Amino acid sequence: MRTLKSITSIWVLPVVAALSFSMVGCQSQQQLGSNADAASKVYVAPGEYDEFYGFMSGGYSGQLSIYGIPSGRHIFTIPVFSQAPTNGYGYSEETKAMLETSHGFIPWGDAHHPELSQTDGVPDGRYIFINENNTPRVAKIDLKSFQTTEIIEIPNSAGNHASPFVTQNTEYISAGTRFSVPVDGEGDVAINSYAENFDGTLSFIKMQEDGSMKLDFQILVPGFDYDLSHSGKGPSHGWAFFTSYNSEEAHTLLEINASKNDKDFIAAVNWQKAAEYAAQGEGELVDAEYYRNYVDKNDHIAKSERNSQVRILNPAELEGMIYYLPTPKSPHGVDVSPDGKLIAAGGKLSTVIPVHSFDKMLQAIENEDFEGEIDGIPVLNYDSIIAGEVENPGLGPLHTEFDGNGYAYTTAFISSEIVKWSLETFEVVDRIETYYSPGHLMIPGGDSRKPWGKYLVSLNKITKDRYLPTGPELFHSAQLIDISGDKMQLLLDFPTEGEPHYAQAMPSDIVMKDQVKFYRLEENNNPYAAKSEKAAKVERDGNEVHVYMTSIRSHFTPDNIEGIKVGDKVYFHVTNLEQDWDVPHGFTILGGNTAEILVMPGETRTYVWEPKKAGMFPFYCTDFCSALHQEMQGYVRVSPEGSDVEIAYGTGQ
Ligand code: K7E
Ligand code: CUA
Repeated sequence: MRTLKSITSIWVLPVVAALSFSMVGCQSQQQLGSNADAASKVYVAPGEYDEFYGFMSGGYSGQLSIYGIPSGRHIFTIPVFSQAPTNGYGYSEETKAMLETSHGFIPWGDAHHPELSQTDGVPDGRYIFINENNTPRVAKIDLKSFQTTEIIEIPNSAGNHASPFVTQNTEYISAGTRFSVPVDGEGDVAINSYAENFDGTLSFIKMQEDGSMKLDFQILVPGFDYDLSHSGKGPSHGWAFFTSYNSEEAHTLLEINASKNDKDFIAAVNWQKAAEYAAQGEGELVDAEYYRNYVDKNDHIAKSERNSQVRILNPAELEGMIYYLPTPKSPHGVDVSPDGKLIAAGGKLSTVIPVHSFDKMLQAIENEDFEGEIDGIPVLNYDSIIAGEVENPGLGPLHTEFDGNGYAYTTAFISSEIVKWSLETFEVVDRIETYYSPGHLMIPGGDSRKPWGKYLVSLNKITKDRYLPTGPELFHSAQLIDISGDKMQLLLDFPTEGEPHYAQAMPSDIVMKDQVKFYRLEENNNPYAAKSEKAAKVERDGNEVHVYMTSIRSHFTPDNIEGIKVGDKVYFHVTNLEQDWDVPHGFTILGGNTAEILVMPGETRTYVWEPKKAGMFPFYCTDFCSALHQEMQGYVRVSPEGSDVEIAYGTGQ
């Protein structure tokens, strides 16, 4: 086995991806030999915790899933951009506002990139951000409660894809538009007026001192498609890098028309300079409608704030803010090495991985070593800024992460593999097959200054034969790879929800120490809270009926209600009186058109119900909370419109 392995690796190194398929046989045999070893590496004994929290995007589910690493166990799902049947997020009156936008209420989004907040370039466990691609938004999730607490919309953008990557101390969060669009007013123009009327924007959201997000400024850029970004760190702190494709500025049949130029660009943005310009009132305030939704800390009720203006900075008028780095060819990912000195691009159609040098970039800027200018943006000379090109990186390189030990790992979508290469020599030193077609990959801390390394998770696009067949739809698949040795070793496959475009991970102890276990009842400032059973009541106000209800193991107060009529709008404000960890109560009623709300201990959540016919309507707790959970039930009597049955209610009479 040993000899076979070393012979194989000698061969694998220089062999092009197409040939490596014939190696599968050998590789599987090697894997068989190390199965027991692999199993012990991912085994987390019952009752024990995983070493890392993994946060995976749900893609078109609009949510964010938590996985244990190395076990691959799915631990939790946080609803972000989509209504959640699991806990009523986006259904309850207290959370609906989170999904408001300038396009109205959007109950389902497309999430791509989770990104942990950082302090000094290291994930700090305070927040995780995630972008919505379709209706451009950025969300902030509080990692004390694992709840989405703020969502800000991005105007003058469509396809918020280059987002939400944070700067070294989470000063700013990036948001670059994938689609260029008519900016500043009229969208009602001919599509073939693209060249005159369409522009891109690179947006910077500022984290304010109170932890809230503010859209500070947008930089106006040529009508390319902006794809991904990452911020500088260490020596390159103060800069952010955005890939672009479609420098051809095509507006139709992009697969051909946007694949003509040999090089597109990475936009290097000096955001500190731009922030200074913005603070000095430079640029222009333009009309733009966008929402910011946030959970009010006082009453835990989501509120929407409508904004009407945004500051736009134009590089043609403001110098030194942005430069273009020519980059082959239709680059997708852009990733900055832990020491902040190298900028690697994943050129989808490129035969090499181009790696730019930050130092050389600064030098070229100083020397005005430009090969041209586009709309006021200097284009640097490729040969002057390139640090190296990684040869034979596999076909279709997309994304890169780092292990903190001098190596980078890049996914190759077409040849279905991950290649490991040296940040010193730019030579490929190892490669491993993935099953199949990886998009992003993730190493704990792998886009930060101090990667924890150890594991790599490949986020694969195609699952095919990896699990039991489930009809035409298959969940996506992740693969856990051990990167602690010289050779990568495949440890585990696990299915993922939705499409996990990107992921982040950090050691569990950073997140665990600060967890909210329940909300204090005395701090519940919901105006409809009933903080004791004595305070429970039912009040009619015209056609509206407000039920101030409490829940505690194992009854509701009130649990018998009469006097409701067809045509009423009934608000069940359910306060969970429990003051203990892990005791939510649920609520639902026959014919209610949302399945339920789930109410955390100490919180109040509101369920709206409009009975359509007279009759008897049982309600119950939907979360198995105690031995007498099945007894946790009640009745609402509904009378016809105009009936003179009076409101009456109680428990235990
Ligand atoms: Cu490559 Cu949206 Cu980051 Cu998917 S994206 S892979
Ligand atoms: Cu409360 Cu079941």
